[in-house]
Amino acid sequence: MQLLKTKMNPSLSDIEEKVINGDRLDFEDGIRLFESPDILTIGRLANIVRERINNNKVFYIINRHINYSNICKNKCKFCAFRREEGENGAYQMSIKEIIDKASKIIQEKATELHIVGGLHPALGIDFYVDMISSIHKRFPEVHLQAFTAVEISHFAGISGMTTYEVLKRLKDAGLGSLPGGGAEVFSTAIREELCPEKLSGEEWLNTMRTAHNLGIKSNATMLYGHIETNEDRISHLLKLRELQDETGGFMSFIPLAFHPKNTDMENISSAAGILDLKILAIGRLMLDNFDHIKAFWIMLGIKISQISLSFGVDDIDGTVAEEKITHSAGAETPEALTVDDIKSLIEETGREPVERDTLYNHMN
Ligand code: V47
Repeated sequence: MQLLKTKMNPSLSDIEEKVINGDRLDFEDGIRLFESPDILTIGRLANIVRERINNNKVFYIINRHINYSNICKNKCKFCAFRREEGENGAYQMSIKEIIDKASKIIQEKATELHIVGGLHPALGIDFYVDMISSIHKRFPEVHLQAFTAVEISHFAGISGMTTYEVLKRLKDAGLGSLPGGGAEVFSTAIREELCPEKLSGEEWLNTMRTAHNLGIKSNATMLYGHIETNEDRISHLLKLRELQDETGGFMSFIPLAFHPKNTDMENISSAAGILDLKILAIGRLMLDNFDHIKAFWIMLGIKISQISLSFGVDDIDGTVAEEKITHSAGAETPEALTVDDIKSLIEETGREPVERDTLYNHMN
């Protein structure tokens, strides 16, 4: 049925009509977009939506990533970052080391710290609450975007608490928002193959629902370019869209391109540029209730990130500084960009750079 429809109407003109009218795209539309080789039409449609929501603006943030530990009890096949406790290269930063690292934000004029790490098999909630409250006390003006839904659910399990209780304690300690990591692809079959120990897609969504209901905003991601199908991708996007209809708590969608080096899936080639652009553009088209689509330049490279600004993207993340997860898996991008680099990469595309804070308030 689906194939028949694609063959009967390869032109995408009916989807174009829906986009122009602001009508919602359905599962079948999403599959047809993925199956279409017409990348320029897909990009043009995504650009219509992008400009409708964000005009000519491209958002960036001055931020710093802190990956506080690579010790993780899970063994996700796509991850090159994790280590066993005691293994060569394993590290766990103390709160003092985290504060020392964080203090670089003062001269950088950063407004956000993005803090994520592995699932430590022994540390309980008190360590993480102490981490957040210590950083918050020292840098009260800086937004702390910390802990993926995977970490939150792990803290709850190891501490015998509910995710609500964990999130409430972290919020009271100074947590500002949650990053979007750990969503991977929600399909149970894919998770069974890639990350069987990880929380389920439903649990990831429930953790985000709880956060949103507590007034904690978050981002959302999707890891692509491994063994997932187009159906898996569209189902994932529709689940995000459904939760966003309910809570309105997602700020941006960030597709994450799988980097195979040093992982258990090294046989898979890195995603092609065309796939990167399709995922971003189709993300923009399907997620009609998300304000922002972010190109994480660390994973995409600077050239694709620039082109993506005409394919639905309105946010280029930020200066980042010291990202370790993708670089462990072979990313060849720099570990940081300066503000001038970011502004000129945006201006070269004819767009207007706008510095934002985590919650998308304009800084200039
Ligand atoms: O949770 C792990 C993914 C995530 C690999 O919310 C990999 O603003 C590619 O979530 N190749 C961490 N991806 C990064 C992340 C993120 C990044 C930037 C901005 C935001 C945001 C969130 O990276 C992990 C996992 O899903 N990941 N290994 C890999 N080999």
